[in-house]
Amino acid sequence: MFFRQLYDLQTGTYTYLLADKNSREAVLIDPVYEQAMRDEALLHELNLKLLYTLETHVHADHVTSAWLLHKRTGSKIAVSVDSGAEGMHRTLSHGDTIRYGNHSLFVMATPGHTKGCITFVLKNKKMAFTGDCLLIRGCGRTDFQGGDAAQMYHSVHTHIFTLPEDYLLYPGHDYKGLTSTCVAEEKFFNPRLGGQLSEQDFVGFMDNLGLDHPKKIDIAVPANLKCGRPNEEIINVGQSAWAELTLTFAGFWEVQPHWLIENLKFIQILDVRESGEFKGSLGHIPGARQIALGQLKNRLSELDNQRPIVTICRAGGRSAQATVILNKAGFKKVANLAGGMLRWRELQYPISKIT
Ligand SMILES: N[C@@H](CCC(=O)N[C@@H](CS)C(=O)NCC(=O)O)C(=O)O
Ligand SMILES: [Fe+2]
Repeated sequence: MFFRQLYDLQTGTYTYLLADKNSREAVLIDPVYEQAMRDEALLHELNLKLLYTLETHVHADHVTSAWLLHKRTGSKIAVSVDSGAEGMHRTLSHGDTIRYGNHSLFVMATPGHTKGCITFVLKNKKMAFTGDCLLIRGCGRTDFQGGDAAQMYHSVHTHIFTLPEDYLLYPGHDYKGLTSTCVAEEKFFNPRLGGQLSEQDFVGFMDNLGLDHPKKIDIAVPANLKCGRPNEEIINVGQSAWAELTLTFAGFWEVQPHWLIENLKFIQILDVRESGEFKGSLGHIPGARQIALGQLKNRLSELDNQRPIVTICRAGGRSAQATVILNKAGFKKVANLAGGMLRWRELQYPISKIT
């Protein structure tokens, strides 16, 4: 099995990628709208087919990318039957299973944070994804969206604390940098729900949390009730007009050599190798301007900030860093050439050589 825990720094949200190594089928739990390009890049790089996006609940603090990923990858949207959401392809109820390759996620209804909260259990790997029901040494708030502290106490004690004690638990959020826990740890050490704490203790605790509402609640809840579908249909989401761009999981925009060769005349080619390399045996792309990476910050005025720039180096590493420098300096249309001069030469595309 393939497993990745992904994080959205803005909202402290975890997204989980689970995939079957043989069939390449994958699911994403709780994907975040702003991270759709990142998640798509990862799926692409790992050659995975996204079958489903799965929501643990209707989120109040961020918008899901379920709709966006459906549009871009054809993935299906699955949401709890009790969520109140519309526009999904599949509703999930207690006892359902979601299959990807040889693996099955088992659905447990764990209401309390919201009315429609669910937990996904991956029995063969002893893992559970608890959304905002049980957090690490904490739990989700219960003061809106049909939240109910007594119900949450019941959900945790009946469904999560009864899982085998060595099951690893992965929450929907963490605001302190913790990543996972296990059933035994939370049973003993959860300061709200563990040890000898009773339902009455818990309800008293939750009634006095006094948290501010999430900053994005007025945008997030209506959007998530439509599975993240925006009001205006977005055409060509994430595609830029100036090039066939792809975003790598590392966060760099790239163009492929075959695109560059067809568009050479529109593009400024910036070669960030040292001048000895530029003049060396690998040669360089005809018309390229050479500014070594270490000098780039001081020589930005030599570049035209109206024309798109493609950066290049030997293998594509230094030139990726050059795109960061250019973006920071306000250049908008910038991309790295995937694979650098090495790939360009492999493809036997034209070069110039200075002797
Ligand atoms: N400050 C955050 C608040 C986020 C928040 O309220 N998160 C919910 C989960 S959707 C929660 O249950 N938080 C529990 C806590 O903060 O103790 C924001 O504005 O987004
Ligand atoms: Fe939540």
